[in-house]
Amino acid sequence: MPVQFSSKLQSLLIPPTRVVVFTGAGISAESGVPTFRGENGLWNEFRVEELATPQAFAAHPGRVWEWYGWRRQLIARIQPNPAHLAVAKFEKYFANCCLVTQNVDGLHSRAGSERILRLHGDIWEVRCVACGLHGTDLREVLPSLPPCCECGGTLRPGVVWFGEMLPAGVFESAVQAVESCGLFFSVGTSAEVFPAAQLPAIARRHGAYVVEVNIERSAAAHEAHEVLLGKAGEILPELAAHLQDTPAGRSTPETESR
Ligand code: BJW
Ligand code: ZN
Repeated sequence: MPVQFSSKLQSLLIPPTRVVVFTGAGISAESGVPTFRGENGLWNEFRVEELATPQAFAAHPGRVWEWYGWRRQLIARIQPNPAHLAVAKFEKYFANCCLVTQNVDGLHSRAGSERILRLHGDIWEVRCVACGLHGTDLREVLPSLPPCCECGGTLRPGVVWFGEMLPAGVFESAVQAVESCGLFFSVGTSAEVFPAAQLPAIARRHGAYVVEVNIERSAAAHEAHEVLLGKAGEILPELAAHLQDTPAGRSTPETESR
């Protein structure tokens, strides 16, 4: 059955609306990437404190690398889904559109999105714990990792673990985009992890129309003006199809507005 969008939402789906799309693991679920929480979530099967904290890596780097290697292998085999493609289409359509993702899987890039703020890093990157050197390591299997080529330090996955700061400036850039947008989508996130989970509230407080897309109401659903219950891979393509029918086309920088 087609999803019903409010007339308010339809009226905003036209440039020069400034749009922020905020995504979580649920947008990749239909591609086959496991979410973290909920039924079949990673944290049901694995203990977060043994795998996704700096303390876990310090104590058992091999175990942590093995787990990330397993996840990389899984992600390498799967494809972006219609929800990722719809988000990429938003970026092409709205001159002012910012994608803020908590996901580390790289599927948004593979779907064609270019302006991406990655709050929790990238599973395809490595970082030196000693000197901070960043590198992209596209190998799927990492049986043993060489030491950092700059300083000989230990390399770690380029993701953000619990208790760690988000990459410098990235959350601040996200907040800036959110504070000035007119339409904010929160897609496939439980909104349980901070500071990312604050974004829907920030959007609402600054006057954006907030739309949640999720198979169930998230912890931030009360911040949404509209909750579209259903799969991101079904709802977002319907929204994107609506863009095609809209005659206004892209905005020019001069006509940009909130
Ligand atoms: C679908 C669908 C479909 C399914 N269609 N929908 C304030 C209060 C309390 C605690 C804190 C606080 N501030 C900070 C904290 C501590 C902590 C935190 O938030 N803890 C909470 C658990 C309470 N935060 C941090 O530590 C953060 N750092 C920080 O705050 O730095 C400052 C600081 C430093 C030192 C001390 C204190 C503060 C860092 C957080 C890093 C999170 N890292 C992870 C792992 C990344 C690497 C990896 O992938 O291995 O990020 S955890 C995991 O959760 C991952 C995700 O990005 C993140 C969010 O999960 P997400 O995306 O929402 O997924 P799920 O699974 O939760 O939800 C999926 C959703 O999809 C569900 O709603 C489904 O219904 C839906 N869905 N299928 C649409 N087809
Ligand atoms: Zn180094």
